[in-house]
Amino acid sequence: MATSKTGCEGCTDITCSSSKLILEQDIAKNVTTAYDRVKARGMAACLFGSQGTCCKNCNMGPCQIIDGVEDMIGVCGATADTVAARNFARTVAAGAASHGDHAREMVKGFIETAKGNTPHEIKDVEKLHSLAKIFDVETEGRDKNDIALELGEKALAEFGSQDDNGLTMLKRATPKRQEIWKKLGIEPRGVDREVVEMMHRTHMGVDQEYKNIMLQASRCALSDGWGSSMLSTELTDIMFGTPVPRRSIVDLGVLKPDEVNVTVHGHEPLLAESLCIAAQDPEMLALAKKQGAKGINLVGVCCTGNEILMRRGIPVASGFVQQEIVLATGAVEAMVGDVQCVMQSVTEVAKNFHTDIITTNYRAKMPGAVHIQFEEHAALESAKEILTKAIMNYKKRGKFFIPEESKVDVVVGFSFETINYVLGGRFRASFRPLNDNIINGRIRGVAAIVGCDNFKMPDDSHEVIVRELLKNNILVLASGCAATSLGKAGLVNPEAAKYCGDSLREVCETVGMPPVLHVGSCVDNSRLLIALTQMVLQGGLGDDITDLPAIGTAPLWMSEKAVAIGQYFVASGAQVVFQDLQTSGAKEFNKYLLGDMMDTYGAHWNVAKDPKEIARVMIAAIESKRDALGINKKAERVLFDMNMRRDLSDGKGLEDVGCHGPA
Ligand code: SF4
Ligand code: MSK
Repeated sequence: MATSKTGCEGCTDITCSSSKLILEQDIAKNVTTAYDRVKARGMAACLFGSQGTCCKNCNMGPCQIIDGVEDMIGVCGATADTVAARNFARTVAAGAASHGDHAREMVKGFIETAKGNTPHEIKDVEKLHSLAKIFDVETEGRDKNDIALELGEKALAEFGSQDDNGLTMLKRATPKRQEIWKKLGIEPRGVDREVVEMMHRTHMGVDQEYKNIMLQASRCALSDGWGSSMLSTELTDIMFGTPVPRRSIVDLGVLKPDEVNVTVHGHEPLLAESLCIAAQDPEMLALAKKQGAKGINLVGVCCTGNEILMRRGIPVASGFVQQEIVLATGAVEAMVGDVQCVMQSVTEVAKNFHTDIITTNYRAKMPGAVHIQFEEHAALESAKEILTKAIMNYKKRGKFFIPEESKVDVVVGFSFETINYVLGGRFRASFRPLNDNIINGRIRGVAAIVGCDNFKMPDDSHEVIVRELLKNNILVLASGCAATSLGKAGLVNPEAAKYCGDSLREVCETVGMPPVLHVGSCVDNSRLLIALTQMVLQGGLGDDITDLPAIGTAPLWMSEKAVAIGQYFVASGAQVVFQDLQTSGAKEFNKYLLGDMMDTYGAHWNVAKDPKEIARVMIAAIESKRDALGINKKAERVLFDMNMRRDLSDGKGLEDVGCHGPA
């Protein structure tokens, strides 16, 4: 860990063995990565900016505000608390906008699929019917595409909605939570509208009361979690199939020496799903063979990777921080990006090799990249054009190095429906066994570990946190790049049960599930809202998310989306812990975020600087909720008898990791 002169920390020591191995190779000697840039700058972050009190919302500034120093307020008089709250709220708005725009594309793709204009189809009819019911769409006697079309149009209307009735899926929340939102007047009205209002209210001279700013930040975040992200996850599941448990592999060894390697990077699965279909096309395979390759190897990077990992078992090469290192293998014919989290530096790394960086979305172009616009009306044609470009690069491949040993088995696919099924069994899928195991203390609680990876803490931070949680019998649900990192650490497979405390290990071994359940990409964190709500509705653990022995963390958050996610969890009653927040320069506002917010939302943010401290905060929060629920009596240790095993799994473990449970 390097500490800069200004005190900002940055982690420049690569602990990931596959990354180290590649960067030691001769072929990578001219490659510069983000690790080098952090080292060269001597810091990971600007100290003043990190505190959140730099304002450039008007041209009387930019103003540097120093809390408590009389002359160091804004020219307009804005205080540190106002400025930090505005900056924080704008971060939430940017994150919500990113999820919103992603979700809009998915809804439009869903509508086109229902019309028969894409190579995809409506796959999960059961889920289509259950979502149709929530949206008051008649299903009786109707063709699945008719239902999907009406559902898609109603979903699209949620983006531009101007009425004040609240988004449709808010009614999936607990009655108590709905009441809290109503009382506070923060039920989101339209996905786009909440972002617009947030930007307006943080314009110079509008909302200058930090608690009031945070009410709109909460409404905006909720329009993401219970609006756009939830819509995206649900419609994507209906269209491409709700994830079920499947085996796959992660890490850089998933690249193949004798095939055309194409990495899909970004977030929107419409393109990646089309590439999956095109990669099996005989015409494409014949072209690859003609160029001397044995086949076409699609692998994932970041969350597009998680989308196709969850639904198709396609391997994931890397999360966010390793994206440049994937290219430094010299074995990638093309990196295909859609939107979000693609570092501009990948084009520079690619210049050392034969690799093309291909951008595919008009919103996301880069100097040095080749742009091939993905057209959803001609999805297969676009996908084939992209693959052809990659295939024609194969012969140009020079020296390369693939760390073939670096691949780790994972079992993924834990959608809400799968968790329900796995825990409750085929005939009475429910969260009852989970609640019972929490109440009897075999499982102390549930932790969500989500979000990005970053250069501010060591590469193995997710692993360190999760090992502590597992030892303390806390079940972990993971998403996004955090899940990839845990997969690489060998924690996302049933064998990892051996790292748990005795009672969690018994539960995992009985059911045959990993102690870290991979729930999907970062947009899929909405699955966690549904899972937490379901735990409440099952009974025995209070009457709102705020009562549950559950907590979330995005320890290595990087993206603005992570802040939007954190805020939608807090506004839904769930505690969250981050490694830092850009608010420490505003005393009152920071105190509000880190504590006083509890009175309004039943939850607040937490900050803990190192992985072990994060784990300690999470364990303490879970134990204090158990105390409050009165379930913290010391339970006698009970060995499982046959009835208990049946209760847990109906005799069906995950041994076969086949497709059972949800469609
Ligand atoms: Fe400075 Fe106020 Fe303008 Fe911000 S809004 S830049 S604090 S004058
Ligand atoms: S890709 S938002 S680095 S999770 Fe979703 Fe990973 Fe974070 Fe991007």
